[in-house]
Amino acid sequence: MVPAGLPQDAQRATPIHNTRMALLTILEYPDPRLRKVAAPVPAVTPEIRKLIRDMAETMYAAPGVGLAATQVDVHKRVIVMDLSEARDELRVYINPEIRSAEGEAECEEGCLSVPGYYDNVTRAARVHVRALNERGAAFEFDAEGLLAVCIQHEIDHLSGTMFVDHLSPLKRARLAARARKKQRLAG
Ligand code: K1U
Ligand code: ZN
Repeated sequence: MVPAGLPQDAQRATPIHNTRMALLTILEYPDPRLRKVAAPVPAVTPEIRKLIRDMAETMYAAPGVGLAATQVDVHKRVIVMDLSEARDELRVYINPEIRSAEGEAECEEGCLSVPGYYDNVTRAARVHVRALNERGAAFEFDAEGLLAVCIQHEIDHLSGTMFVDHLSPLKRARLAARARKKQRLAG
């Protein structure tokens, strides 16, 4: 609430393009906050658009090809991705839903929340996805290849699932031991 008596300009909400972007902290496995289930976004507000900008800046800086809000400890169903070589094709998915999936494909995956670890994961080869864009408009698309892998990986994050959950119990045990050692060394 802006106090009465201020000039007209001071009472106007700050437009999103005038706000500074911020680098957000990416949570690391096995942080329990990565296991929270994200809530649907009821409306694309200026606060959500600011989150999208901050998530995009964080993803580009990491660098990564995708980022789910869960990874920056915001438990709302928002994903950003950029699979382009030039890093100039930002994709935004709000409330994404996989409507259908078919086939199986194995692909090597990484995760900004599990730095330095890559492994093969088997997922659906093709998915049909529905989502809202940053203006709140619904759109649908078919995905295969890296787009299909990445959107499934990011939607998993919104449900509290990580790519390591798709690995064998032995690999997960080794990874958990590695994470505990890293935590001990960090103090
Ligand atoms: O969700 C995340 O943690 C981001 C993750 C997305 C992803 C990559 C590969 C397969 C499935 C999902 C990453 O971006 S890991 C980093 C990465 O793949 C990369 C980094 C720099 C340039 C190119 C790729
Ligand atoms: Zn990830």
